[in-house]
Amino acid sequence: MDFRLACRSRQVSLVGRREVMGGKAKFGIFGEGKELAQIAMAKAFRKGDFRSGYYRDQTFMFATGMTTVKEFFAQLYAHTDVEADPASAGRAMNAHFATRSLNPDGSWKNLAGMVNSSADVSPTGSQMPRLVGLAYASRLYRELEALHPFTTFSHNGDEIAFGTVGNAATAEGIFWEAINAIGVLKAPALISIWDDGYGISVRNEHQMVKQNISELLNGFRRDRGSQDGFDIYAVRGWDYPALVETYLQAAETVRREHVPAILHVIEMTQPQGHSTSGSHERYKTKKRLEWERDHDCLVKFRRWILDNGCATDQELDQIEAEEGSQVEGARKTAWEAYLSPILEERQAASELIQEIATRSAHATALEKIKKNLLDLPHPLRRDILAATFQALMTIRAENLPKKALLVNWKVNQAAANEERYSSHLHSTSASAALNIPVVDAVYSEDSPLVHGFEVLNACFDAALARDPRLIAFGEDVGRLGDVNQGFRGLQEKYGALRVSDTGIREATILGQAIGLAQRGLRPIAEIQYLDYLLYALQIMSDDLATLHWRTKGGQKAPVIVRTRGHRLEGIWHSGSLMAGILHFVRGMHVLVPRDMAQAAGFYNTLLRSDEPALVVEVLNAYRIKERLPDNIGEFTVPLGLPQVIREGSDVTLVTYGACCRIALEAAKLLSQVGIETEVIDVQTLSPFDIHGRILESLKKTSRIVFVDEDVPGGTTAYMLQEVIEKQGGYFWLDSPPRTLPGKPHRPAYGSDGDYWSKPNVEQVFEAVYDLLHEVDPASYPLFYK
Ligand SMILES: Cc1ncc(C[n+]2csc(CCOP(=O)(O)OP(=O)(O)O)c2C)c(N)n1
Repeated sequence: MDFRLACRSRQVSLVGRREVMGGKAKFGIFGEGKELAQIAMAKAFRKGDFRSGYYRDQTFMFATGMTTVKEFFAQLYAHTDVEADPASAGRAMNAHFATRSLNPDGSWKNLAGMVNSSADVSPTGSQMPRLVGLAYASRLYRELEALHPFTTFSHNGDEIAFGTVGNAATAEGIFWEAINAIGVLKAPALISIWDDGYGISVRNEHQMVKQNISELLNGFRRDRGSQDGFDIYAVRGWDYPALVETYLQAAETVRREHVPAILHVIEMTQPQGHSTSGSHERYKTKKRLEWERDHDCLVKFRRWILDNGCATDQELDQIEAEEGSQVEGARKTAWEAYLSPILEERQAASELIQEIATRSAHATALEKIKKNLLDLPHPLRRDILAATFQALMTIRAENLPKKALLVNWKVNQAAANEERYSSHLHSTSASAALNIPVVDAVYSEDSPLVHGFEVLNACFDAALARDPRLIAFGEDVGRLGDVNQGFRGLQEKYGALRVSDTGIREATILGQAIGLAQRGLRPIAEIQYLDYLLYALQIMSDDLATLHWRTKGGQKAPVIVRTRGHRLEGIWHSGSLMAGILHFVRGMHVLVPRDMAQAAGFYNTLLRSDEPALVVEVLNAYRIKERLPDNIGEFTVPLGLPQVIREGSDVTLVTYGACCRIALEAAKLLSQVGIETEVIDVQTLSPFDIHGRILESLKKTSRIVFVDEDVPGGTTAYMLQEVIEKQGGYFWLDSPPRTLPGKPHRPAYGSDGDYWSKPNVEQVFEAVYDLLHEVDPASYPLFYK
């Protein structure tokens, strides 16, 4: 059976490469040379377990039934039907595996009753941060009694997270950060390192000290009898009995004891080279190529079977031949399933073009367009669209009865392709953040005036009491209750597993959150300051923000990333790098509450929704007094709705976060000279003003200024595009629109540094006043320049 599986997978690699080289697919990367180890690993994999791996794992995916050969080819051809390619619906490159954790309505499946793979990404090593959370979830499910009823996610925390990574990717910083975090958290992960000596063309001597990763990892090895550290094994990738025995034993210990393990699989080969992009003869010596042929795990496996008398040469040949034709059959079915709807679309388009040609003065040209389209051996959808477009251009001056049919067809195809390639960037479920009912904050005479951080503290307290799945962590979050005391006293109250400290490891704080969320928990992951979010941004961008979209709704990770930013003092403590962040995390919501009551309302909304979001609290608002809503645990603040925080008739001033206070102060001064400014807090940068509230204001004032602390051309430019271009604000302008951002450099230190680096009250005054001066210099004489 195992030989059959190995042959099947090898055949997939050979046929897959042929398909790419023959032009039927764009790029191919395969798992040949890694078959035996993955077959052994699959023997240790159980229902409820998770994989977080990379593109080499096809054999493991076949062995566990998480992918079929037909699905593998469907993805290679970029088949956009989710039934054909359940991992990515044609959105991801081949060998980017994923199982579907969600029902079509976005609700969770019974993950404990199925085998699971988190969705792969291409950046090497980026599967490691989420492995931290996928594994750590088992510890929480085992040790937190209140989680025991959640049996569709875990049975007593018995699940293992299996990580896989290439030898060369162990040179990445996130690999080491993840290993350390997994060790510290005592998270039941079993990590396999597939070592074939190369990272594309680069040999191990350039990748790691001593060219031996398990030797380097020795410092992580646990001492006898200790629970602290890893079990570390090294085993040859062609040694079938040793692989099976090692995997079964390693997994058993990880599962039982929750002590993680690393399995360094050495002497692996890569018979076809790294990918279809180049040939390995260019960088491997003759001697190495010969060694690889001798140590090919399939060759060795055959030898072992024969030596042990398990089968004859003829029997093995027959299995090989059978698998060859099975794979070819599956490939053919996948290809036809991929191509047939496209051929139907081509047929429909060419028939429409033909019909139009019969009445057109440009019949010859149209028939040529049609013929060119029909002559294409493997048409793409873009070829059909281009032909349709050409045809419409050709008859643009003609008034033909059938023309509307072709226009209609093109419009319908655009909608279908929008669905094929761009759907599911955000949740489409009933729990999407925009569907959460609004519950207004209730204030009474008794509502106390408290510090901003106390508002958050009360909100988190209520949330932790309400939902046992809520897990909060970050640097200084546990014992201290975070550097601004939002979680003060909550570790004592809810325990160190619910509210915990982490090391200084932003990328894996994010990964921890992603993994926990993928296993049904509700993490609030804190990044201590907005400026340090950059360390986590790659994982937020590549993994979290793309997850729902890249699986076409197959997976979700409702992570709340909490951080604090904007005004404080110092280059790395007062950043407001919002546009950079905003654009990197499309697929997440980005919320910028101006005070802690608004922040608390957002947390309440997000905790009821199933979407990932970033909340940036205002750094200098923790000590400002606010009124504590009576329903602190219940009220919600809706996303995408700006708030008018001061009414005015002359100019609209759009801003958010810490700048709201600056804007209000400037508006007060402006009022003294007869200018009434309408100040709008956008509250959420993404989604942005979904009902066009800012446009309503602009219709009234005809003048607009966008203010924030980001760099020029940053978030102010984003807001300007939203209002002027998307909302159609251009038509209501009587003066040029203005942006007033911070300086292009980071903020200088000290209060004066801050004053001269970011928009201040006087600058905001001048920006608004200048507009009125341009219109009516007599009434608004320049008195400051
Ligand atoms: C962050 C990042 N850098 C570079 C690449 C390009 N790249 C793709 S695979 C690869 C080599 C990876 O080697 P290894 O980790 O040993 O895995 P293998 O492909 O040999 O199984 C490189 C450099 C990438 N995908 N991601």
